[in-house]
Amino acid sequence: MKLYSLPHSPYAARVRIQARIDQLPVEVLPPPVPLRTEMFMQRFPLGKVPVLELDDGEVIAESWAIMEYLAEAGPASSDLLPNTPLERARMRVLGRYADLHLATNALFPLFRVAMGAGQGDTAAIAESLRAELLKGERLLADLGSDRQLSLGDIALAPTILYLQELAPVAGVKDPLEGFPELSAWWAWVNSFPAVSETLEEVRAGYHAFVASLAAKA
Ligand SMILES: N[C@@H](CCC(=O)N[C@@H](CS)C(=O)NCC(=O)O)C(=O)O
Repeated sequence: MKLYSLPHSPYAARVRIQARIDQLPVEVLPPPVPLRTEMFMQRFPLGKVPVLELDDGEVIAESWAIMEYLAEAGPASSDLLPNTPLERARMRVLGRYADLHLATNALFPLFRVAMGAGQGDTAAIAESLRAELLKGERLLADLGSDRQLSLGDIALAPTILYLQELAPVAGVKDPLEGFPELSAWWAWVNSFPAVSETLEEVRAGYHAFVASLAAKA
């Protein structure tokens, strides 16, 4: 299988973490045709990475769909996919929290400021960041610490890394400060080498991406 990925993509990073943990036969490659071109759109209708291309040429887009596919279709059933319906629901809630709350209401506004797409109201963005992190703090407290790493944790981790990179543009030096549950969870997920190593790739990829934009400007 081929995973079309970019080093700085937090969405592709989820799948790369999973592939490392479950030792999946996934070759990580850059997109085979340039992003934002008609050729890319024709081959990959949603126009984004990650995309998983199966050995028979079938393609799957969207990180969450790819992760569930790999966990369900992998050679051995994955520990990243919990066994009970309740645990699976909780796993999905973490993923939805990352995408629909934290990214939508905090990460994307920070990213727009960082990319110079308008100054934005940084005080309001910092407030929104705090409110979204408080949701995560309470969510993790409810989940407790006696559980296995799941796809939900893997989905959330790259989002938190990006918040650490971007929150300073809104005057927040350490976004996890004052959130003990999130801080303990962050230390826990980073204790898995597959997670910490992949996150370091994302951090380096993001810095290279920013440097390439600065060089073009
Ligand atoms: N919901 C998608 C989001 C994927 C996404 O936004 N990917 C970005 C890279 S991080 C992308 O491919 N952007 C293409 C572009 O900006 O043209 C997922 O979970 O896979």
